[in-house]
Amino acid sequence: MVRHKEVMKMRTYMIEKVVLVASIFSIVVDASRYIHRPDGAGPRLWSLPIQRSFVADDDSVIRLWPMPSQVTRGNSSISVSPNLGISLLVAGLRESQSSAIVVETFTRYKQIIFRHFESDPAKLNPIKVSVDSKQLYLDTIHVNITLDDDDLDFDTDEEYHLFIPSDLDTEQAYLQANTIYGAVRGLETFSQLCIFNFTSKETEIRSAPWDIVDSPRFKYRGLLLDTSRHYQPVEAIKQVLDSMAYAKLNVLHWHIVDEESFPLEIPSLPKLWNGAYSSSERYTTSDAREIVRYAKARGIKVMAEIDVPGHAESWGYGYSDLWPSSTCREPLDVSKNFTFEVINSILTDMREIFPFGLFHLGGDEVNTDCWSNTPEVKQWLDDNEMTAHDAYVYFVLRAQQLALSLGWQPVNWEETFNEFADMLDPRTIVHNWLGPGVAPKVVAKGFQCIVSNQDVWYLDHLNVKWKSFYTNEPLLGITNATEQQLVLGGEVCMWGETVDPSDLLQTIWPRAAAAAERLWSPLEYTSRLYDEVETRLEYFRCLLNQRNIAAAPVTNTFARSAPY
Ligand code: CP6
Repeated sequence: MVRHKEVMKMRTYMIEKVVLVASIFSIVVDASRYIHRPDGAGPRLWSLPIQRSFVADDDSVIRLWPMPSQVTRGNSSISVSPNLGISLLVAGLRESQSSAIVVETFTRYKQIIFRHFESDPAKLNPIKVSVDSKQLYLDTIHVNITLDDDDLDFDTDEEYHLFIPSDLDTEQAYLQANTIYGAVRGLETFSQLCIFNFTSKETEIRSAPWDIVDSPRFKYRGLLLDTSRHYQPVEAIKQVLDSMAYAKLNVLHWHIVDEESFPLEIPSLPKLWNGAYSSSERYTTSDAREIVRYAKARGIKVMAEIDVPGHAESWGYGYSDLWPSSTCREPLDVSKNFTFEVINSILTDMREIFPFGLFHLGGDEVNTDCWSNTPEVKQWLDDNEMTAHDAYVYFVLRAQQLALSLGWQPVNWEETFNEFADMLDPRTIVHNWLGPGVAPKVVAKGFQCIVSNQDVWYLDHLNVKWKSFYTNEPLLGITNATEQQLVLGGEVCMWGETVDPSDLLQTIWPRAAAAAERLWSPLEYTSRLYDEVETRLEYFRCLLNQRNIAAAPVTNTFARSAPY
């Protein structure tokens, strides 16, 4: 009897197990958006298998990220022809100097939209004549751009208007933008609406007609990438740029060098990259140009940083005169003219590579004790009747003048403002990081500001959840409209201590996307946290995976209500 009972218990247990395993299996099958681990890794970069689409029937959620300013949609489904073509007019011209970027972008998105068709879309998915033979396919996207100009700078307009019809008598969708970069944003939105239906083997746009009018809330939507603490191969940086474009981020803040390594080639000072980790962990000037070109093709500006005078120890591996002494290696030696000659040479060489109008000069975490404790530097301070703090001010201002004379607007970390706001050049853009509260003070003094509050927008803080990224409001505490204008936007920061290509993308994503929507979408939308937002972010995370970006899960699926 006892034994029988035990056997029964065992059988029940086994049945429960089987049911449990089966249900887990069905969860995995049904909700494949939660699968995030790559099948296999390439030698340097992760590569993801193509995933099935998400549950294709859920049309309650608009599958766009970031949410456009104005969206109306209907309830028809249309099919998209794998032979989709572009009809392009730039300033009324069929051929123009700046059409190449749009055509390139269209081709890229076409590959993304039809990625399920392996090599030859036309061969693998011949256009089916539908059963009722009335079905038509969207086969042209008509793109009309006002300005024939491929300049990409601070004020470049990114507005677009996308119309996708529901009755395909015309078989055309329309995309109107002021600039080619607006069209680049609009094509991203278009691509997010194209969903592959694994049953019909067709690419569909659901909920047509779509009428979308969209432009960003902030013009500066950045991501800092630190390539000094770990070298990030050019291919990895390109993946970051690809994924930034998917989230409509538009500035790569390239924190190229720091105390640990100096990976960039500076032709006029060839020993500087002696400070690289190895001869293969370097960027040639042509690598850097290629990154700038690749970014531009995606409407992304590259803001370079050299962080002076602190965070610069690695400069001295090639030129040890830059160190105050062998035991005190940073901040850079303020007492030597050579230091400023080096900065000027670096900036002059970099000016040839980085056309964006802003240049970041760092200025954070300067330990001036190093200067006071080095006899030669202390002597120089005394001779010039300066305190070590005066020398910090002198250093930052002299570096600013070098950047300004090359035509750059300087950006500095907030310590420079906190410690000597009244001395800063009025053109300085102050980059917040030390927590909330400084932006209102910065704009009250008439300076422009970029927000990167470390409590919530530092991606290296692995414990900070997406909702904290999402709810950080750059204009918090700033009510005056003129002052609000001085907040250019914000930036999430991927400091490099714990990231290399093995974990870079899943550390950035999906949390950076939360900030990206805060910076793009209207405040009325982002200031309320709907459940819908989390579901939509899960779609976007899955979209990143489908595009070979190894974004991590949005949240612990089994504990959705976890505090953030
Ligand atoms: N490197 C540089 C860093 C940081 C900063 N500057 C940093 C400081 C504190 C945290 C994270 C990063 N690693 N050059 C500050 C702007 Cl918590």
